[in-house]
Parts: sequence; structure tokens; C-alpha cells
Amino acid sequence: MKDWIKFIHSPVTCSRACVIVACVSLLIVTGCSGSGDDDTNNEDTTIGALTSLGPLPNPSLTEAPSADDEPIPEPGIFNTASPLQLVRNPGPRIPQPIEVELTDADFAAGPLPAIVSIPDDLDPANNAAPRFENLNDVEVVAGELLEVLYKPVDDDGDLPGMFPEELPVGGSFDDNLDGTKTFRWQPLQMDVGINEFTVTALDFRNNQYRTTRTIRIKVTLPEDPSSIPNVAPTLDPFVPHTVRRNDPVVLELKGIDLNGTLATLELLSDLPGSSFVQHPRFEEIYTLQFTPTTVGPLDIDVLVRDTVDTSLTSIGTVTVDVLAESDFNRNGQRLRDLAAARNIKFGFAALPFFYHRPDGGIYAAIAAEEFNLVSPESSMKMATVNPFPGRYEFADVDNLVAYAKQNDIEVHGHPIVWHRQVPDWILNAEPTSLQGHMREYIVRLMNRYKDDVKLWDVVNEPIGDNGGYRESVWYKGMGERYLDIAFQQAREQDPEATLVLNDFDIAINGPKADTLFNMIDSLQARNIPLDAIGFQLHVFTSFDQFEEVRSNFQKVADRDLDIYITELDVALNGEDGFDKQAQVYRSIVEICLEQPRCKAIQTWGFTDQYSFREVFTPLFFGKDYQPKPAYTAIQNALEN
Ligand code: 9MR
Repeated sequence: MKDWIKFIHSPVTCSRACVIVACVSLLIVTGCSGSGDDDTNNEDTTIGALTSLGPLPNPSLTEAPSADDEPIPEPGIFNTASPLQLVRNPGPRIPQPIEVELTDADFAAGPLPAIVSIPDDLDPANNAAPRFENLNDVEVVAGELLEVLYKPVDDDGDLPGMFPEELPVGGSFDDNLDGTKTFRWQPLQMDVGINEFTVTALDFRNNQYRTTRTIRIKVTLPEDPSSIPNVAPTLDPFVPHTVRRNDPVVLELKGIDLNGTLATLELLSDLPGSSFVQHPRFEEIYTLQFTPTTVGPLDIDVLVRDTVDTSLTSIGTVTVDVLAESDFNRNGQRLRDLAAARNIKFGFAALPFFYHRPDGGIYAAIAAEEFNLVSPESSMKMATVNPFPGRYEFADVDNLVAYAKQNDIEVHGHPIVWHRQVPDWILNAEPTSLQGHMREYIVRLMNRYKDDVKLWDVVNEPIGDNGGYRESVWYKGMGERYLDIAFQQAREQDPEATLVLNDFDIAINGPKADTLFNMIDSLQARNIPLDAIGFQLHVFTSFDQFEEVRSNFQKVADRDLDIYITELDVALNGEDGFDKQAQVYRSIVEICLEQPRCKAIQTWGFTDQYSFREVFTPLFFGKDYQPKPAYTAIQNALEN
């Protein structure tokens, strides 16, 4: 049998007659030539589930994972989540990414133009843009104090507001209480070169009408570098954490010396049974390990010492709040059990390296109790897994899979093909090679986890923000057929796996949902294997389009596909509180339960301590790992 007529798994069964008819129509378009051994770049455009994609590029475009990539055991001393045998990536083998630094030529090119953002509903003829008066690039010698006055003006006579983007370390942006602000900064050795500082002015009447200016600051070394003042190093700020009594705690602490030298750290507080050592692999990091046995807030003082002038020191304090084991008891039944009784899964997205976080013990314990499905929040993104051609970093996913197995949690692979977190080598690849790279990556990733991952977000976010195909690197390389190829390759790789297309803003009506249904229809008409749609649902407490969610779920069900709520979180809007948040969670859980094709609900994290929308406290456990009203609301919804 020729390659092109090989039957591969498809959700639609097809008789032999149908294979022949399909081939006849393929013949008309392509001569039904399919893929020969030399057809490694797969220029075929007609792909349906009736033909195999053919062999992968031969020789392969990049090296497959090899023994050199295999993670190696990590000593348990770094582990906060017991019992878990950790691995880490072998290293250092990976070339460091080359940082593109600004050069003198960039500085000489002159000031950057202002960027004016005009909201859609604003008529610039009636409202002038705010702007900055007398703002220029500046030069300063390291060790000297730089002062730049920011005076935003508006020709309408209003007084604009303003805010800076990231301040350089040691810099300040001080309010002069007369409508102006002064940027003050004493650059030191670390800052020599071209630096940028950005401030945005806001229109008084419409704060979405903005003007952003970036100035460049050229910092040079003085003739006598020893004239630069040596400042005391400080402790890198440490976010407070809640931990559980008797869990191992590992804190990684670091000093920052603006003069660019290494700082040494000494533990001042008395912590019985603790160890405080320089990290064996990263000399700037000190590792403090201890197991708290008493309850209450614990302030740990650390002395940071300059290595050039050892009399220069500062003291930094890190705080952990130790709660008793019983403080984490929760009423009612666990979500995974309640969900199982309703024949669905309840899952979450796991933070990368959660087992190395100070609160990894309680994080891992709660996650194991509450969830039976997990996605890696970021560890499986291509830029992480395959950062350079032929190099693979699997350790964090391996650890997550081991943890999941130990706790009877299913793993949801996320994502395989996405437009973000794509490594630079792919972004810079020849467009004609992208198909081969994508196929190789799908096969290698799915193959590694073939025994443990049976649910995959094969393509993530293929729909553009205003509908239509998103112009991702993959789309630019292959056009619309990248979806066909990705799903088909995934099916060939694991005929038993559930293949998901995952996206946001598709549960509500609009151009994205319209595109989704056209996309599904077109994929299905061509027998492209697709099993489920993933609805992300990163919403706000103001969300009320529940009927649209219901009806869009039904439209997916009508197309014989399963539904996964993949990335649920509910950010607080304005004055809304946790009760409003609870109602939104509850309504969404109820919609899933009403819909027989809805197979799982996954929240994007579970504690506000770790959320990509942290400022909006969108999850259902607080930073202190205490359940919020949304937790009880989810329990109630699952129970009733
Ligand atoms: O939550 C993730 C965040 O921590 C990462 O920085 C970001 C980029 O990798 O991805 C976030 O997760 C995204 C998910 O993978 C796909 N849907 C949107 C999520 C939020 O941006």
C-alpha cells in the first residue's frame, strides 16, 4: 500500500470506498502523490485524515532528544514538597541567549519619537494629546547624580497625570507637587552603557489618551573608576510566604551590589536545625533550609556584606508566616471527589518549579487533595522545552508528571503549538522549514510523555483577536494548513490521545466564536482529527454572558466534540468582592455540569500567591492558602 492511502485514526470512520473517492479528488488537485521518502518538506496542501503526513524530515532538521538532555537527580535538600524525588536539567550546556544591548550608535541616532495612544472613541480634533516639555536624552558619569525634570503639558490647559515604567535600581521618581516630577538616579558601575527610561503622560479627561516618551541615558565610566562611591549591597526583596509547620522550607536568597561585585550573605537569626550555604551551582545565591516547628510569623534577618569593602553591610529581613497543620483543614469534600461523583475532572495549572518554592510543601499538599487533572502552566512551552535546536529541558515537566502519578492526577499537556513562548531559533527559521520543525517537535514532545499524557492542547490560540486566523509564526510558515498538519501529526503520534484546540474569548459571541465554528466545520469536513475544544475563561467578576457560554458549549457539543474549561480564573473588577467572584465561579461550574460533553474544569492556578493576574486576586485560595468564598461556591455547585 502506498503511503498516501494509509488509513490513520480519525474521529470519522471511513469505508474503503470513501478512501478511494477521496483519492480520486486528491488526484485531481495534487495527483494524489502524497509523500515520498524525499518529500521531507511536505509541500502538500491537501491534507485529510485519509492520507498520512508521510515520513518526518530525513535527515532530521534538528537533533532529537538524546542522553545529553536527560535530567539528572537533584539532591533532596532543595525540595520543599516531599515525598518527591526531583530531577534537574543537566547543565550548564545551553549557550546563554545573547542580550541585545543598546550601543553608542543607538544613542547617537537621537531621541526616540513619542508614542501617542488614541482611544477609538476620542476625536483628537477636540482634545489635544498630552506631551512632555523639554525632554531629551542625557549623558551622565557613573557615580554622579542625574536629575531629569518631567513636565507634562496639555494644550487644552488641563494638567496631565504621569507614571513611569520600571525604575532603574536605586532610582526614584519624585513628585514636586506642582504638576512636575523629577527622575533622580545615581548610576553605578553596573549601569555603564546605554539605558532607557520610559514615562507615560495621561490626558486629564480621558486617561486612555496617552503619550509615552522613552529617553536614553548614556552612562560612562569616570577617568578614575575608584572615584565611584561604593554602596552597601542589599538583599534582593523577598515576597512573604505562608508555610505549614513541619514542612521543609527552602529559601533562595541573593544580595544585590550596584557596584557589580558579588555580595556575601550571613544568617543573623537563630534558626535551630537550619543550614545556610552558598548554592552549589549559583554563587550569587544562598540557600537557607529549615523546618519550622512553631507557629507564627517568622522574621529572618540576613546580613549582606560587600566583598570589596567588607565593612559595608546592610541587613535584610525575610518573612514567612508559619501556620499549624490544622489551619489548612477545609470543610466539606475535596473538589476532585465531588467532581468525580459528577463524572468530570477538576484540575489546575501547576506553577513551574512549585517544589522549589518556600511554600512548596503546602502547595503540593493542597493540589494533591483537591485536583485530579493538571496542566503545566509554563514548563511545557516550546521556548522552555526546546530553547535551542537539538537541546531539550524536560526536568520540570518530568517532575510534574512524577508528582501527578504519585497523587493519581492526570496530566493535560499544554501547549504544543502556540504563537507565544516560541524559541528565537524558530522565529528566525526559514519559513519553508517550519512545517518540518513543527512536526519534529510534536513527535518528540508527545513521544516523551506518551505513557503519561493522554490529553493535549495541540494548537493553542489559533484565532486572531478580531477573528480569522492568528498570524502566528506557524501560520506565516504554512498558512491555514498548519492546523491540519499539527492535529494530524498528533493523531499519528498517539491515536488514543484526546486532541484539543484551546483558545480564549470563544465562549462569548463575537468574531472569535464565529471563527471557531467555521474552523471546526472546515477541519471536520476534511476529517482532520480534533476531539475537543478548550475554553480558557480568564474572566472578570463583571462577567455575565453565561447564556452565550451555554449556547457556545452546545454548538461545540452539536459538532460531536468534547468541552474542556481549561484556564478558568475570575479577576476582581472595581469594587467587587469575593462573594461576587464566588457567584461567577459557581455559574461557570454549573454550566459545565449541565452540559454532558463538558469533561473537565481547570482553574489557572489555585492560590492568589501565584497567578499571572495576581493583582486581581482571581483564584479561589488566598495567598495564605485559605479557601475563599469561591471555594465553597464551587463545592456547592458540584454537590447540587
Ligand atoms: O500563566 C502563564 C504565565 O505565567 C506565562 O508568563 C505566560 C507566557 O508563557 O503564559 C501564561 O499562561 C497562558 C497560557 O499558557 C495560554 N493561555 C493564556 C495564559 C495566560 O496568558
